[in-house]
Formats: sequence, structure tokens, C-alpha cells
Amino acid sequence: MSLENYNIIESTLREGEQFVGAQFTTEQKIRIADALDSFGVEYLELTSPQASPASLADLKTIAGLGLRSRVLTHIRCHKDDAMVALEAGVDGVDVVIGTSSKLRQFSHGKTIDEIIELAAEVLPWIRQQAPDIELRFSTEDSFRSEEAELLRVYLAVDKLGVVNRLGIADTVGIATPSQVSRLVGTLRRLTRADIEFHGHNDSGCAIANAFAALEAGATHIDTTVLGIGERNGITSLGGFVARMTTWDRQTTTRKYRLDQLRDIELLVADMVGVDIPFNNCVTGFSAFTHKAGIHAKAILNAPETYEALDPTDFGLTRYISIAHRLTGWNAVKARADQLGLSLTDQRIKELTLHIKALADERALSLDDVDELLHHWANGAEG
Ligand code: HCA
Ligand code: CU
Repeated sequence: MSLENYNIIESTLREGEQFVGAQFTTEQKIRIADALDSFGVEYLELTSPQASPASLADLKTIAGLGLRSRVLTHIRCHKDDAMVALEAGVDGVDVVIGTSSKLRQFSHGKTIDEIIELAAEVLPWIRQQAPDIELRFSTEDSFRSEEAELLRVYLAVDKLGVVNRLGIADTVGIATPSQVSRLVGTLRRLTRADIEFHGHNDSGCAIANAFAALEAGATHIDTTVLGIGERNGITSLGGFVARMTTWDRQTTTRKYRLDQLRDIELLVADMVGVDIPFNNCVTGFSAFTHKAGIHAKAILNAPETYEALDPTDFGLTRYISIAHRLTGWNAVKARADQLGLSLTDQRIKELTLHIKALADERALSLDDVDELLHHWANGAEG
């Protein structure tokens, strides 16, 4: 069920602001919020209003824009934080507290019993202040927390009957898909709340872990544009929607304006001073470029042979690279057709051999090949 009804909690304006290159102005935050709203994400998560005076002002501004995306903020398990967040007019608050032994020792210094007591004091209080708000409770560093202790916390919180969602966080990016699946499955069986997954990408599993969470029954996935966040970030919005599109194209293309993805990535990349990585899902510069002749032949006949995603779903086009030694005559013929040149199959095959021999000697460009095509179409050879 979740695999169709999942929600994206887009955290570029919270986790993404924790990326080393991010320093968003109010105007930039509004542009990001507008773009993500238009893309169709269900939620935007913003930095805690306690972070700085501008963070509070910007939260109020964005909560007041009247977007379709619901506006959340991210706070510590404190009444003071919650009070300020509620006054800002948000649709929901994401409460977090660390449960790993490291966080308990080096961060807030609380025992598991004290965490449970604090949650039992703060969460019902928030619910009382704001009966209609979406309230989430999450543990930080869930996967390096002792499982029995972690479950004790979640069960106690669920029993309070005041939270809509329980969150799990792979704070240092070490969880595997099967670990995520197990923990989400356990929470699904033992609690009534929706389940959110927030996964860092330190060891490259963030997208796979988000998908594993959904398969096991999670309902909400945290993403950021290009995956920006602390260190090397979290599940990227683009990678996640790519994963979901290969799984269920109809649902994903219905839920989100996938053709806006590239512009959103360019917008944020520019603001934080990075390029779109060459091997980025969907928008990396070679994501829909086909090279080997044997691939090109099949692609020309039926693109899905070598494409899990259709570039046109994302407003993009495929490209067949032909100026190299791995080229094939079908691709060269397709280029001749594109250029409106008429050459027999036999001539195209001979020209292809010529291109391969030339490419063995030096790097060729598409212009070189186009020139050869024109030359050969006019009757010359070589
Ligand atoms: C943080 C930590 C966090 C919280 C995630 C969550 C993490 O920067 O506050 O609230 O779900 O990765 O644990 O981003
Ligand atoms: Cu995080």
C-alpha cells in the first residue's frame, strides 16, 4: 500500500541547510519552496525556528505562502522549541531525540528512562496546544541504538496516542536495506503510527534504504535536492523518484512533475555552489547517452531495451554517441537520416569501418562524423 501512497518529506530547507555549501537567503528559500511545491512534494521540512532569528522569520514566511505542500519544522524534544514552532504557523512538527549511547553520552546526557519521561511530558503537551497539527517523534541514530531500548522508547511514545508518525534515522549512513526493512517491519507490527525514514548516504545506501523502508511499510521518506545535507547528505529527491518511477511509473508520474526535476536541481546546485554529478540519476550528463554500437541498434528499435527510465518523462532526450571505435552502422545510419543524407546501407557500413579505423588513431567528435557523412553522401570516400 505504501508503495503507492508514500509521501515525500523534502528537507532541502532543513537537512539541506546543513550542507557545508548552503546559506540560503529568504528569497532563495522561497524559490526552493515554490519549486518543490510545484514539483508536488507532500511536505517541506524547514530548519528549527530556534536556530536563528532569520530561521524563525523565514519559517513564518514560508508557512504563510499558502503552498499545497504541508510545512513542517524540525525541533528538539523541548516545550520551548515547540512553542516557537507552533506560533510560526506550521502544519506539523518533527520532534527528534538521540537514543544511541554516543548521543546519550556526548550530546544530551539522558538515560532511556529520562528520554521516555521527557517524551511523555512534551508530546501530549504539544498535542494539547495544537490538536490538528501533524506530530512526529523520531530517534536520532536509530541504527546504532540498542534495539530493545529503541523499541521501549517507540512503544512508550506510540502508547501516548498523540503522535501521527514515528521516524527512524540512519544518522551516520551505516544501515543496510535488510536492517531498515527489519526495523520498519517491527514498528509496523508493534505500533499504529505512520513511519518515516531518514537515511544518510555515507556508505551509498540512502536510496536503497528508503525503498526498503517503503517495502516494509514506511509511509514517509525524507529527501533533499541532490541529496545535500550533513557530510555527503541523504536520499536525493531525484534518485528517489527515479527508483519509484522504475517501480511504478504511473503512480510516480501522476504524483510529481518529473519534468521539473532538472530545473530544481540546477536551481539548488547553483545556490550551494556545486555541479550536478556526471553520474547523477536521471540528470547526470550521460544518464541517457548510449555508446556501444550493439546498444545503439537496440535503442533505435526499442529504447526500453537499455533504458529503465524514459527520458521524456523527465523532459529530457536520449543521445546516441557515434564518434568512437565502438560505434555501429545502425547508429551511423540513424545520424545520416537525422541529417537528411541518403546513403545506401552498404556505404554506411563502409563508412562505419572507416570511422572505427580513424577513432583508433585519434579522438573524434560528432562534427568530424557529420563532416564524413556529408562528404560520403556527396560521393567522396575517406
Ligand atoms: C539532525 C539529525 C538528523 C535528524 C533526522 C530526523 C539525523 O541533523 O538533527 O529527525 O529524522 O540524520 O539523525 O538529520
Ligand atoms: Cu540527517
